[in-house]
Formats: sequence, C-alpha cells, structure tokens
Amino acid sequence: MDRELMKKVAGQEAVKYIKDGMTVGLGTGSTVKYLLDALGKRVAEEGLRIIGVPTSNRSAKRARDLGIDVKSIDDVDHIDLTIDGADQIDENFQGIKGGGVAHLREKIVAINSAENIWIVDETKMAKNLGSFPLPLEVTPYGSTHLYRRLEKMGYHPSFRTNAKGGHVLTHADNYIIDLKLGYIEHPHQLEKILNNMTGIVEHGLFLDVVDKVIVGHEDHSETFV
Ligand code: ABF
Repeated sequence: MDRELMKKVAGQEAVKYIKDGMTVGLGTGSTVKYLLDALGKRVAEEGLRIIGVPTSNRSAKRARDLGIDVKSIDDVDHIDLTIDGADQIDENFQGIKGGGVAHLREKIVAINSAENIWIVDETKMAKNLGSFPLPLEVTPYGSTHLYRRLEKMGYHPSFRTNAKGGHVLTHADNYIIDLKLGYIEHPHQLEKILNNMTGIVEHGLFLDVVDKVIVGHEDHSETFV
C-alpha cells in the first residue's frame, strides 16, 4: 500500500476545484503538501492567481515559496473554498482533525469558507470516529485539573508531548490533550459536552462541516459530495 501515492492522487484531484481569482483556505498536513505541489504547477504553467489563507505557518511558507499571495483570514472578507486534510472520516462524513496541532485555525478557516473539501488517503475512512485520538486544544492554566476531570469522565486523556517530554504547543501557545476514546457512538453529544468544558479552547470534531471528500487510492480517486 503506497499511502504517499494515494495522498498525491487526492491532492492532484482537488487542485482542479481551484479557479482563478479565488480566495482559498490552505490546510495543513502531508496530503495538503501534494495539493500545494499541484497548485504550484498551475501557478507556474497557467499563471493561476489566487489569494491563499493558510491554516499553519508551514502552509504559509510553502504557499509563499510557490509565489502565492498569502493573507491572514482577518485580511480577507470571504473565503471561496478551503481544502484541508483530515485524520479520520466516518461514513456520515463527520471528521476528526488536529493530529497536526492546527485544528483551531483549521476550524476557524473552515467555518468561514463557502465550501470545504477534505483530501485523504483511503486509510482515513472509517465506519465510526474514535480509533484516532481526538485532539483538544486546552489552555495551560488549569490544564492539570481539566486533565483529571477528563480522566474521571472515562475519556482516557494524554497530554501531547515532544521528544524531550515537554508539552507540544499550538500557534496560540496552548497545550494539546488527546482523548483515546476508541469509539465515538454519538459525535454530536460528545461535541456538546466538550463545548461546555471550561479550559477547552477547541476540539478536533469537525461535524457537518465538509461539502466534498476526495479519497485517494493508488490508481484513482473517489469524490463524495
Ligand atoms: C490537517 O490534516 C490536520 O487536521 C490533520 O491532522 C492532518 C492530517 O492530514 P495528513 O494525514 O494529510 O497529514 O488538516
């Protein structure tokens, strides 16, 4: 199984939806890397002109290197289309995102986009959400108490740490707690619980957000609308 090829297939299919003059939300992750490669090709060969609104510093740098006009979300009045990766998508096209530590910015860009497309390799598709740990961006202040509360709720929390054992920090210098839930039976109910927990800045449940999912296989892509 060649996952990089699958990601490339998905990224190359998604770039077709970008039209000249669009303001495009640019996601984060290794599949989006292939989208940006294909986008760079179109910029170079067709003179495609877009405004890119990146969801991470990594995507911002890559877009600038490709000669794309990069703006912050607060410097544009609308986003026509956002293309992003995902960590897990269920059969109702609900998603978990945030494995790449950028889900707060990704969600802010997504909810302000006229259309959202997710690009994934086939291994991201699942019957239910939960076997991929659910990321939470949390404020450092009080996080040890929040951690214990999540533990008591049976959510199997763990702080995301780096190689040195320190906390992984988000763009906003917050912490990440991952919930190893295994199986999320009712994502909307869980969303309501997490939305009401003080200290959780944003969770990685992306429900009723996506308009189109492009799944890359080794020799073709599937597009679900
Ligand atoms: C991003 O895409 C993150 O939310 C997510 O962690 C990441 C996963 O994508 P990939 O597998 O392509 O790196 O949107």
